[in-house]
Amino acid sequence: MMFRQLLASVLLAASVHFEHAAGAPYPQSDIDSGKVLANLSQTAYNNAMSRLAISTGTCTKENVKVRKEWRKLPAEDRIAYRKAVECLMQQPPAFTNVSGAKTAFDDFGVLHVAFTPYVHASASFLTFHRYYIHTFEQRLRNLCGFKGTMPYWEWGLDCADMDKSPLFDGSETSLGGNGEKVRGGQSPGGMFGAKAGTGGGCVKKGPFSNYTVNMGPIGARNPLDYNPRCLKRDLNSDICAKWASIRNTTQVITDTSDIELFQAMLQGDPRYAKSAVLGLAVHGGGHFTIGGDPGGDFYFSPLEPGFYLHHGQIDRMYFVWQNLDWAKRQNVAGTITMNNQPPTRNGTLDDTLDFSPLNPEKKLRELMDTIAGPFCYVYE
Ligand SMILES: *[C@@H]1O[C@H](CO)[C@@H](O)[C@H](O)[C@H]1NC(C)=O
Ligand SMILES: *[C@@H]1O[C@H](CO)[C@@H](O)[C@H](O)[C@H]1NC(C)=O
Ligand SMILES: *[C@@H]1O[C@H](CO)[C@@H](O)[C@H](O)[C@H]1NC(C)=O
Ligand SMILES: *[C@@H]1O[C@H](CO)[C@@H](O)[C@H](O)[C@H]1NC(C)=O
Ligand SMILES: *[C@@H]1O[C@H](CO)[C@@H](O)[C@H](O)[C@H]1NC(C)=O
Ligand SMILES: [Cu+2]
Repeated sequence: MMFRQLLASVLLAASVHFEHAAGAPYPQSDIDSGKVLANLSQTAYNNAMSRLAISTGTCTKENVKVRKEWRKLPAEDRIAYRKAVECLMQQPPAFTNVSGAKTAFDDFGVLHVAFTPYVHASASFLTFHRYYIHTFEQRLRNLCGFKGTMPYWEWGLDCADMDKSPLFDGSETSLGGNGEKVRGGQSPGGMFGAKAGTGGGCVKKGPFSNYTVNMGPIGARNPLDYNPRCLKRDLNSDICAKWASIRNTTQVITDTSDIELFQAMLQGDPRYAKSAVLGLAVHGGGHFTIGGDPGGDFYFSPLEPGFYLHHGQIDRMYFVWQNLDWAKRQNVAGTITMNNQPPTRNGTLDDTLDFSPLNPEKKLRELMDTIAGPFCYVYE
């Protein structure tokens, strides 16, 4: 099922539940300029570093990795990251039983497809994607000698002109350009009243223009079969501006005090009054700002190299939100199926995510803190 069909069915299935959260007393201009987000981000960083200073674990102030926004990295670090991803696309897969998985990069498509119905709009959305991005970074290190730190992409900085985004401007320090312009691209903008994207065709400029997408789409008869094709993108500034702006991002963090509403607002969950009005919300907004194939495919989107920086930003929002009130923000909410379809029990911190053969099984409890358990990083 394509993401747009999924969203449509999810929107129809809405049963509304009211929730109150205190609005934050910040001037609108400080929110829109990014001043508030920068302040919250700095506060969360400081709080995490203070916790680290008194922690007795193996993650310390000396060895903690600092994840940075893409454009804050020196050019050579951006190129090193991109080359490590290209290298992963040359390594053999760990899933040797999946005919379409030809590379260690494709493994991430297989893993995501298997987990999709249980780790979106469910109790493990944030922990799954946290462990998943970490696993990706680990594979870059272990298989490709990557020495840097996983970057993230703050969408809101690029909403004014996505074609100029340092992530997608087609330069050597980007992850390649937009797709070639075709009529009627693949973004679902129209469905939510956004303009069409500016690409839609194959990426012909810059890094990853020679990358072959090996599996999918999810609508194929056997989606995990080998189906080589070009990478398509359909950059969409309007989707970014309407759903993934700095204001949209800040609002999710300032307007939510419990995990249930925080994750609902991130995903535009139709089951809550406060999140149902957010449409695509930042999660869908970031995905469809890239769009295309496989970027716009809910199941196979990790085969788009930009996926990991998009979800890096989601994880960064989770990090900021958690560290603004750490004592109260180490729990989960929601059930173990997407939008509780079919209906299932509530998830718990003792539920597990089995990433074999890529990484060991972990309890959600072990994935709560970015400076403990398998992790040792903070966001700047
Ligand atoms: C964030 O803003 C508040 C209120 O203006 C201020 O007291 C605090 O020092 C700021 N924190 C940082 C880390 O800049
Ligand atoms: C491939 O093997 C994994 C175990 O490593 C298993 O969970 C999965 O179901 C298998 N996939 C297919 C398509 O056979
Ligand atoms: C893509 O492949 C062609 C043919 O092998 C080569 O000339 C070109 O430089 C490659 N482009 C990139 C961005 O790697
Ligand atoms: C997102 O923020 C923009 C301003 O940056 C605003 O116009 C838009 O209504 C917001 N979207 C949602 C869904 O709140
Ligand atoms: C599941 O959690 C919700 C709150 O998030 C609660 O209202 C509900 O009673 C719980 N269900 C069960 C079966 O414990
Ligand atoms: Cu996902």
